[in-house]
Amino acid sequence: MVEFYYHDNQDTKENFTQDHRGEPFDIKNLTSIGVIYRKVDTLDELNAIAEERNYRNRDEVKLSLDTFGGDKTAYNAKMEQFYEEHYHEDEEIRYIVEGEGYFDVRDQNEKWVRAKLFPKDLLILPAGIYHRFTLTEGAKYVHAMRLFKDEPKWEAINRSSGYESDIRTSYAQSVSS
Ligand code: KMT
Ligand code: NI
Repeated sequence: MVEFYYHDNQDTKENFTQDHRGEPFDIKNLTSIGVIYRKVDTLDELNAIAEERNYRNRDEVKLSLDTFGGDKTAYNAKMEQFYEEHYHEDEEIRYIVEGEGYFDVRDQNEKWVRAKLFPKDLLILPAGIYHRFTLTEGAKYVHAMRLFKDEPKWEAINRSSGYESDIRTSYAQSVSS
C-alpha cells in the first residue's frame, strides 16, 4: 500500500534509492498539486479510468539490473535518467504491476513529496509537474504500466535545460497560492 512523505533531501548519487523519509505528508494535500492517487485492483478498473479520462495508449516497462542483462553501466545510465528532475507535456498515468518504485513530485512550495508505490498503486501526474523516479533499495525492480493520452511519447523536459513551455507555465500558475 502506498506511502507518502516529504523527502529528506539527503540524497547523493550513491544513495538515492534509499528511503529518504522526511516529514509526514498528508495525502489530502495531493489535490493542491493536481496529483491523483488511486488503489486499482483490477485491469477492468484500470481500463475504466483510462476510458473515462480519454487515454488511448499504454506501454509497459520493466526496470532492474537484470532487464539490462546485468550491464551496470547501461542500468546506471537509465537510473540517472529517470532520477533527473523533469516534466512531460501531457497528463500521464503510472501503474505499478509488480515490484516497487519511488515517484518524487514537487509540491507548490518546491518541496519534494515522495510516493512509495507498490503493486496496484496508480498515480496520475498532471502535465507540467516536475518529478523524478527511482527504484527502491528493497525491491530493486519495477514492472510498471504507463498510460498516455496520445501516442506513447517518452519525451521528458529536464529542469536543468531551463526550458519551460506554456504547459509548464500554466501548471505552475495553477498551483501557486
Ligand atoms: C517518469 O515519468 O519519470 C516515469 O514514468 C519513470 C518510469 S516508470 C517506471
Ligand atoms: Ni517522467
